[in-house]
Amino acid sequence: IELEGYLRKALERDEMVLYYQPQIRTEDSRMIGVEALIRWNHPHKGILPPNVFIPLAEETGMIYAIGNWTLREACRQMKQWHEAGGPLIPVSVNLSSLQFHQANLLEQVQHALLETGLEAKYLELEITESMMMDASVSAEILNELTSLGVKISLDDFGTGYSSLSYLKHYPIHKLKIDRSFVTDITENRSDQAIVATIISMAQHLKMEVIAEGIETKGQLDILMQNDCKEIQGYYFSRPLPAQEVEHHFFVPL
Ligand code: G
Ligand code: G
Ligand code: MN
Ligand code: NA
Repeated sequence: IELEGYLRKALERDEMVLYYQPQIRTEDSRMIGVEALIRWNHPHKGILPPNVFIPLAEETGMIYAIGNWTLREACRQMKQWHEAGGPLIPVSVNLSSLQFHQANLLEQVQHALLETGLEAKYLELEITESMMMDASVSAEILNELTSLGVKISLDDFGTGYSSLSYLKHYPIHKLKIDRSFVTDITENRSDQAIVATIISMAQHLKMEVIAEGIETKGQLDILMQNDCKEIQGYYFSRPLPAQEVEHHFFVPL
């Protein structure tokens, strides 16, 4: 209850922050994108991770305001980086299933892009497999978002109700291999087989693929042997405040 009261005030008090986790091209270790990950800078408890407050935000409907703020803030930050001579890379934003099914999602995305001046091709939206289950809603909204020029990534790929048929029918640009397949990949043959197969399938479907949760050189080596071209994980970087991304990942002019 207490948390809820504070959460209601969090946006107006400007307590939400986005951290950004670099996405890295294995070939040359360059940053080729960032994922925006929300944090709440709670007045007494300090920085709280999303699993502490996103479920509450969903139960109370606050997720709509928070999600809309996140979209706009991620676009604003990326546009500012572009204008400041930072790398011309996209930002990806996680959508809650409630947001994905809200009637005005398209308008909110359009508005965030217009308001910030970010080109649509620099915005990626992450949805999970389970969000696609409501087929009637999904196909239409995904097509509309894609016609704006926004890209769609399937987050946590391989852990949901994977119905491979929707990869054929829906405009999906990128698969994000869930980190549960990466954690034990150096010793687990099944994980190796699953990851190799997802990468190969993505290539055949002309989709991009990124592996998540890489923490060690050993994991990276196996992924590279399997022709994985993009990775995200603590091995390269944890999610960082915007200033630290600039500090560690922007090439000096
Ligand atoms: O940042 P962290 O690794 O703690 O994220 C934990 C979970 O919270 C992840 O599943 C991530 O997708 C989710 N998450 C992070 N930021 C956002 C956000 O802005 N909106 C929503 N809906 N989920 C988020
Ligand atoms: O569900 P989603 O993929 O959006 O969640 C991203 C989450 O994964 C964030 O909470 C982020 O902090 C976490 N994460 C990113 N890289 C790693 C990693 O290498 N190891 C672990 N354990 N978590 C990671
Ligand atoms: Mn994600
Ligand atoms: Na994920």
